[in-house]
Amino acid sequence: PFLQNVFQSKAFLSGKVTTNFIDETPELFDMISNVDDTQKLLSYLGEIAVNGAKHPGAVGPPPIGAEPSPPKPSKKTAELASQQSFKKIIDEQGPAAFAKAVRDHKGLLIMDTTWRDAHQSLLATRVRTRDLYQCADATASALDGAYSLEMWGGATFDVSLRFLRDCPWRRLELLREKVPNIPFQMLLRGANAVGYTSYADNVVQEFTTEARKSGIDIFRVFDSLNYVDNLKFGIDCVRNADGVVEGTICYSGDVSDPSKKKYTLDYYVDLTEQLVNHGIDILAIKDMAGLLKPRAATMLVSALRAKFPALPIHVHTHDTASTGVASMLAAAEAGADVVDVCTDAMAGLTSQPAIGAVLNSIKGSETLDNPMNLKEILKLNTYWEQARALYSPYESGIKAGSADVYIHEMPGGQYTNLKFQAFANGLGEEWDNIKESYATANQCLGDIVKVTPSSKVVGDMAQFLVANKIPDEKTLLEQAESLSFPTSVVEYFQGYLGQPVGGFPEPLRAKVLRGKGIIEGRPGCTLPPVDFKQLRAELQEKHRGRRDVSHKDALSSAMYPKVFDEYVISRDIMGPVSLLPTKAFLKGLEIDEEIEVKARRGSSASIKLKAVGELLPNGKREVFFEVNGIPRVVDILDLK
Ligand code: 3PY
Ligand code: ZN
Repeated sequence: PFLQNVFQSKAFLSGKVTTNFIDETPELFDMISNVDDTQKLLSYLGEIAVNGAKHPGAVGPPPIGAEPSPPKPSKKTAELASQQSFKKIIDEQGPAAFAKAVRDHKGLLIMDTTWRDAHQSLLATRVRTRDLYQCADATASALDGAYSLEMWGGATFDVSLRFLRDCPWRRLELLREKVPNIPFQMLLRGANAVGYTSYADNVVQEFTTEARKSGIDIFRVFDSLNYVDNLKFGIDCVRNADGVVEGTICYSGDVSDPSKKKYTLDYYVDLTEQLVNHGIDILAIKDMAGLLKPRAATMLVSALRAKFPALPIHVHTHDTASTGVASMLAAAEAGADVVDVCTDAMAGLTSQPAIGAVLNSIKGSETLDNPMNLKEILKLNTYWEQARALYSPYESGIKAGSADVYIHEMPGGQYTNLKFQAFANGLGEEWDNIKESYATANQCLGDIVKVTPSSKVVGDMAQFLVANKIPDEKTLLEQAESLSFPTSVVEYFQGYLGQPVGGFPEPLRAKVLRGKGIIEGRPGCTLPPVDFKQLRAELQEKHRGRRDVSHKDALSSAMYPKVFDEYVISRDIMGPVSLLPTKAFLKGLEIDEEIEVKARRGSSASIKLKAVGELLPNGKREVFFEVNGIPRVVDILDLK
């Protein structure tokens, strides 16, 4: 099959095969290459049959339902590729022309977050490439006319490698082939790229360049402290990579509440001005926790629209308190050009507001109506209703929105995570404690912007306050010098994430640091560059026989060294698990259940579990399968 795939590849047939052929043709690895790979998949499924599945965080009910089937697209890829589109404008005329087209566009535009933030917020980012790929043709057709699809970045990079054993780069490339008409958007954590810490400047630059080459068009660049130097650096990286720059202000506080003095309208207008002066194509207002109430949305967008009439404004929110649709409509009425929504079945709660609710609400409006195909969008939603059932092990159990978010201000994904943990550990009392100490931790740290990675600092500090039975800031200050703070908190005070709005709170900073070194400016400036040639050679040496290490792999490793090594090793042991249907990947097979494991090109195999044998004297069990009707056996050590 490997050779078959080589002979069928476009690059090979065109005669343009270079030494980078393997690097640039990732679909070659998207197959069951040989008997060995099939054997590995049998061992993976046999292991689950004998010892049960081991997926961290999969504690909800087992997956339910059959394989979801995508609706038939009304337009085919070739037709979508040839028509006029925002994607074409970016490709042919560049970011500035795209920004102008967005601002000149009549009617409200939408970004769909189903492929990134929606499942990051509701399902712990666990949606696999296979389920995205299956609905990619249908999505390209149903969401034709959208401003963008958010489909990469944030936590998707880490989680695909760490838990799904899906290569994130391959996800991007595979989906890109299927969606020629809608720009792809990613969430870039500025100087933190797609990680949780600051990286050397050349890591962020190389990463951005490679992401752009692999198919990302629009980069939403934010900084977790709204630290302007970090923001400017991320913006420069995207500009150098020729991507569309969505410069981002993260929303905290409440501009509609005059008693809140730190994050005011003036603060946001001033921050935007700094970004505009530096050079951005689009402005994103990133309401990562869902704090932007409808009246606040009107006030904020109106103020920005008045000051920056030509600037396209794109608004993001979470529906945590159930105000999402109302806030997005208010933002649109006040002059926003684009708002974030997602498919109805993945909307609401800590996720984005529903596309159906927003598009139907503006129907008939002279200024906002959007002509997207509502019927086809509903059909795509049926796919997601089914697909979501496969991920029931990752459901958080949250059933309703809650206005408690206005008190603790946790971002969507973190809220789901912490609430889930609290309920797993006991009852609501624990959740009340966490919420309260999260709010206290935030005040102690200086009432900071809370979003990855600064939200992790606040979360760690909150758990630390609970563990040490510290009820308030006063007690913390009294005891601080004798306490051993979490690493993330110490590093925050050292300046590893950058500088928070209004500076670090004293005397707590001095009491935590006790003379430890501090970084004054942008942390990336002080970090030595990574030698990618050398890193790639080292990785190749380490993983010889397991994987041909590419430049993209070196980038994955530069951000997630341990996770990348584990990914390569487990991929080598488990085989191409990314090809398994999701239910089989998560829970294995029932006796006599048969699955079709299909590669995109070349080969395919049907696998049926027949029986699990008696415990043998050597502690193993034989697991019996049929592969394409032919009996096969694997021996699995019984660990129970
Ligand atoms: C992320 O950084 O992953 C976020 O979604 C921030 O909101
Ligand atoms: Zn978000």
